[in-house]
Amino acid sequence: MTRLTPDMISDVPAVSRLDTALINEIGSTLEEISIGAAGISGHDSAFDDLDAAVIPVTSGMGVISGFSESVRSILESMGIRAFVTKNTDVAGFAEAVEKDADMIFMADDDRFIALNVRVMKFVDNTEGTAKGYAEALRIAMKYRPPSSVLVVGCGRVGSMATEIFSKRYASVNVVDIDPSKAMELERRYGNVHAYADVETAVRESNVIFNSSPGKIPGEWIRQGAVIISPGVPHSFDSEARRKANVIVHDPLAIGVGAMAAICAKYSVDIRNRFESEMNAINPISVRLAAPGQR
Ligand code: 2YC
Repeated sequence: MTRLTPDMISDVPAVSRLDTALINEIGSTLEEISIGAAGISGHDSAFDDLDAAVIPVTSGMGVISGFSESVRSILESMGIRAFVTKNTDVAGFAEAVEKDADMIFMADDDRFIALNVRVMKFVDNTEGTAKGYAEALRIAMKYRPPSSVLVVGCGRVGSMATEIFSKRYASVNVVDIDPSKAMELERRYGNVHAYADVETAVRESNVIFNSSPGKIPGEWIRQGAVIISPGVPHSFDSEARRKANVIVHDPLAIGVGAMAAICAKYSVDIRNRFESEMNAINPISVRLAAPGQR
C-alpha cells in the first residue's frame, strides 16, 4: 500500500476546487460520486445529522502532517459534521466515543477504516477507493458501458475494482508489473484477461483504471482515452493530459467520500430492515382498525 506524504495532501485542493475539477472532468461533485459509490438514493436520509470523529494515530511511521485535517475537511464538504480528536490513538478513540460520534475514521500504516459506531460495522479505504473511482468511471462513461476496461495495478484497490468491473462490464483487462498478480485475477473471473506487459496493455486500451504507483508515459496513451487514476503518486505527463479525454485523480477525497457514504449507509440499511420487519410483524394493526374503518 502506498503511504501518502505530506506534500501529496498539502496540495489536496479545498474540496470546493476539487468539486469544480470533477464537474469539469465528469460533470459530478464529490458528494454525487460518493453517494453513487454507496448505492444510496436520496442522500439526505444518509448524511443528515451525522457526527464523525477523525483520530490521529501515532503507531508505526506515525502521523502524516495534514492527514487528519484533510479527512475532516472532506467530510465537512459532504455535510457531515466532523472533528479531529484532541487526543491520539486509544485516548482519541475514548474521546470520540465520549463525544458520541456516529462514525470514527482512523488510519495506521496498514489500514484506514471508517467505523459506524451505531451498527459496529466498518469500511476500509480500499473498498472506498475502489467503489468511489469505479463510480467516477461509470459517470465518466456517461452510463454507456465501455466494451472493455483496463486495470493497471493488481494490488488491493485494483483487485477490488476488477471484481466490480467483472460484474459491470463485458470484458476486463488487467496488467501488473508482476504478471502473476494479473494471471491470478484472470483465473478468478471468467471475463478477465491478463496482459503480459504494461506498455502493450495501455497502448491497446481506451478506458484505463490506474491503481498503480507506476509512471505511465503519455506516449503510450491513446487519443481520447478515459483515465481514472486512484494510484499514488499521481504522475501523468503533459502528453497524457493532452491526449486523454478525461483524467480523474485526487490523493484522498474520493476514497474518503465513498467511505463516508458506505459507512453511513450501514445505518440506513439497518433502519430499512428494521422498518420492514416492524411492518411484517404488525398485521394485527389492520384488525384493530376502528369499526368504521373495517
Ligand atoms: O496521521 C495519521 O493518523 C497516520 N497514522 C495516517 C497513516 C496513513 C497511511 N496510509 C496512507 O497513507 C494511505 C491511505 C490514505 C490509504 C492507503 N494508504
